This record gives sequence, C-alpha cells and structure tokens, in this order.
Amino acid sequence: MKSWLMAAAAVALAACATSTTQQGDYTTKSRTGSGPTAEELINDHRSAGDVLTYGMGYHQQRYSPLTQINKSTVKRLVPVWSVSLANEFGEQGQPLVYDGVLYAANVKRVVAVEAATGKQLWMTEIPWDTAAARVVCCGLSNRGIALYNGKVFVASIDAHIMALDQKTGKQVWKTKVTEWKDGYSITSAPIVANGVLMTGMTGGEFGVRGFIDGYDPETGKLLWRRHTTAGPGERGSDTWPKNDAYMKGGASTWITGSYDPELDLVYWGTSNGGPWTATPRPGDNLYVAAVIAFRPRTGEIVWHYQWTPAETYDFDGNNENVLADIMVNGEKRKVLMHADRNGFLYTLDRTSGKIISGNPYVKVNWASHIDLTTGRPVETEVGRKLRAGEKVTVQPRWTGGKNWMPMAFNPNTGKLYMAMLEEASIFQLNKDLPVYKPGERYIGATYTTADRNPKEPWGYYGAIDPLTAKPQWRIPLVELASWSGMLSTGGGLVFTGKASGEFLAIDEATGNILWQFRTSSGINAQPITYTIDGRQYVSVLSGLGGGTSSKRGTQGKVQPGGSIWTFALME
Ligand SMILES: [Ca+2]
Ligand SMILES: [Ca+2]
Repeated sequence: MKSWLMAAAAVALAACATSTTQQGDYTTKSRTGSGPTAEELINDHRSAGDVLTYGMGYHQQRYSPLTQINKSTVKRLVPVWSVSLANEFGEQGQPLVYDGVLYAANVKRVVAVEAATGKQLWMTEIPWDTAAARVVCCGLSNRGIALYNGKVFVASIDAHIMALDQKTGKQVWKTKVTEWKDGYSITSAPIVANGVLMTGMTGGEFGVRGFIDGYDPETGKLLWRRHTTAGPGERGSDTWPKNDAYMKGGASTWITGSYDPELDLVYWGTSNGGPWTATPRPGDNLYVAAVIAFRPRTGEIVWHYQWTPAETYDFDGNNENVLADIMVNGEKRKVLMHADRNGFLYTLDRTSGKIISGNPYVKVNWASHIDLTTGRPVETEVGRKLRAGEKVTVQPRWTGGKNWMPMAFNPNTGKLYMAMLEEASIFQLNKDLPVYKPGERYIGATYTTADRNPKEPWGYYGAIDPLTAKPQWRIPLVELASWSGMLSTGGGLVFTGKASGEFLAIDEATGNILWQFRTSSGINAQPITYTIDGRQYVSVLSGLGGGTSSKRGTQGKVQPGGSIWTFALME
C-alpha cells in the first residue's frame, strides 16, 4: 500500500506539473454555454436525451426510459467512438451530457467532447498538490462533476472545489474547502440542489471531523458547513464522550447525496467512526455510519437514521441513497433505498427517516437482524466478541456487501440492480489505543482478508427486491469481483462492467448476459445513456483502479489506462 501510494504520488507529480486549458474549435453545433437551469436539473430523470446529474436524476435511480437499445436490438450494439483520458489511476466517474456535449472527469482532468463523435472541445487539468496523495486512503479518484448555469463544478484530491466555464473549460473560481494536511480529501462529485453547490469530503481513516459544505455556485463563497459529528450543544452530542472525541470522530461524506425537490431534503451518507476502534468513543456517535436528511439552503438536519450505531467495523454508511415511490403493503410510500456496507439492505420512509425494512443481501454474521421497532441492528456473538477485544471473522469484509459502486432501480420491475461483494475479514480491535496525529492514519484495529475458497464467488451481480433483499437472479463472479456501477433501461437491459474490461448488457428479467464488448482496461465506473439526434448512446469510462480494493486479483492480468467508450446500434 505504502509503496503504491508513493509511486502514485510520483506519477501524479509528473502529470500535474502544468495546469493548462486546451481549447478545440467547436463549429459543428451551437452550444448555449448557459444552463442547465434549476428546473432542468429537477427534471433530469424525465429528459431522456441528456444526463445532467450524478445518478441520472436527483433520485439517483440510474434508470433511463430509452428503448432503442433493447433485448432484441442489443446484438447490433457497437462502439462508435473511444477517447483516451491518459490516466493510469483509474476511472470511477460518471459523465454528464448536456446540449450535445459529454463532460467527464478523473483525478487529473475534466474533458468536454462532442457526445455523438468524441471530438474534443476542451480539456482542463485539475491542479492539486501531489503530496496530498498520502491522505487518500484507497486510491486517487474522482467520481464526477456537476453542471449548473453555464458552469462545470469539480473537486480536487487536495480538497479544493472549482467552477469551470462550460463553454471553454477556463476556471471561473476556485475555493479551498479544507486543509488536506489534516487528512482531508475529496473524491466525490459535487451536486447543485435548490441553487446551492454542495460537496462532501473524505478522510474517515485519518481521524477527521466529517462535514458537508454548501457554496454559492456563482462565486464559490461558503454559505454553510454542516458537521457530521455532533459537537457540544448540538443535537446528538450526548452520543459522544465528554471530551474532544467528536473532533476526530470520522463520519466523512465521500459519496454524493440524493435530493427530493418536493420535500426539499438532501440525503447524504456518512462514513465509519474515527478511530476504527470504538473503544475510545463510547456511545452511538451520531452521525457516524448514518444518513442525514437536511435542507440544501441551510444544511439544517431534519432527520437522521444510523445504519451502524457505535460503528467499529469500518462499515462506512456512505453508499448511495436511491429515492423512489414504491408500494409497501398496498400503500404507495416515499422511500429511500440503501444497500449498506454492513450487509443490510434498508428501505426508509424518506419523509421521516422511519425504517420500513432491513434485510441482509449478502452473508452477514456480525448482526442477526435489524430490530424494526428500535431500528437498530442486533449484534451476534461475533460483534460482542469483537468489541471485547477478541479476534473474529467478520462478514461482510470491511469493504462491505456493496461498496461505493452505485446500484440502479427500475421503477417498472421494482428491482434494484447491484454488484455485491461476498468476503470476510479477520478483525481485531487493538489493545493499545491509537494516538491521533493530524494527517496520519487513525485506526486502532488489525485486519486481514479471510482466506477465500477460489471456487466460491467474490460476489454477484443481482436483481434484488428492495423490501425483502431476496434476489430475482444472481450472476456469481468467480474470476474477479466487480466494482462497477449499474444502469437500467426501458429496453429491459442492465448495463455494467467487469474488472477484466468487458462492458455487459444483461437481461433484466433473467440475468442472462445478452451482449458484451471488451474495452481497453477494467471497468469500475458508472454507465450512462442518452440520445443525440434520435440515436441512443451508452457511454462508460474504462480504466482499472481509483480504489485499491477494486484491483484485487487483477495484478498482471488487466492493464490500467483510462478512456471513454461510447456505443450505439450499428446503422
Ligand atoms: Ca436527463
Ligand atoms: Ca472507511
């Protein structure tokens, strides 16, 4: 790990020595250079031609009603263009498409290309202090951008956020979010909701104090900061010891939140506690390993739900919160769906935060079930022994039953499509408590991966019922795990990628793989679909890495190297 990070820093140094903007000519189409508007962002899930938000809609369903590419026509799906991103750190990002232009980002740069042809319009390097690589726990990455009112918003590894001019890629403003030397970084896409630009941060392995920031998208001025560990006088402060544990208590916010414009609530997950061992921070530790629902204008928390109280497993609660209105016991409910690292799949009432269901979607041994009355997991002997200092085998592994790679929800089938991980760890909380030093790892646990039977799968692709967590189908992943996001379409297809590079179209009803194409590197990113002049396109970034865990088992088998791949039906 250490040597990898140093190597990464050295390469990054070479790559980021200059910060330049290259501008191509773009005479083929008129570009507005303004928008998307607040209204367009709210309606993103209805406008199938474009992709304006992280998650393909504020609800993050990653569902498109487009049907041109469907179960019958998918055999004619072919690559129509591919563009190199000249990046060996890995591609985890989700591109956006607006006004005929596709915008994509990785840790090094943002590019704007013609969505139909791949022709470059501009490319802007993201400047960052390469020394900041040492405070990134798990790989140099950037998961995407936000668009609003003529600007492209992107955050950097060294904890800055900036706005670029949508037409030229030139920097409009840049704001320092926080000090990376204290263990902070940013890998997630920002979001603009109700006129406020928001970003999370990462650093849960470095004893940070988590927060979400709201900025003025026009100027980059900080409007509010909402800390995610409760300090003295704040609601939830009684869940912390009466010392400064909350100041280094974790709860980082490294996955982009979702938004319900009618309720005007943003839903954002929080990471593990700091340090990993809960011994020095007795109590539930709000809002660690939780989801908070808050007002985008002020950051005011309206409700919270904690997935893992007194979190001590590195079960970050950041995974995406997918919003939908679904039938529950004959009644239509506004729900939030969340597959947590802790192995349970939850549905909550998103108006109140009350739990509706919580069921294991992979093998779980640290808790027997979620008590629907209290909303709390009921820990087993495994959880109790771990807290008592014994060495135990924990399922899921600390990377979770599912990690950051987003699932998709199809409102027609009512199923969630996701890549699951099925591994175990050998885990022990250290007797010697860790000493906090700003910018250094703050863990206090010893952990390794439990031996795996090579015949057993690393995990699955699956179609999962949100209320029961039961699979309609599962595809076992025996060769390598998958860390790729999902895309569900009206054509009855589920698109996702493999670590070995194949881009897949799966039949949503049967789990049969109907089509595949091997891209240039492994896929651990987020596919999208859109139309240009009536033709449906599917795009995905290929480029193994961005996370150390997503590369496990690929050494010497799959080469890194980022590129954008775009597919359409052969004409
Ligand atoms: Ca749209
Ligand atoms: Ca973590």
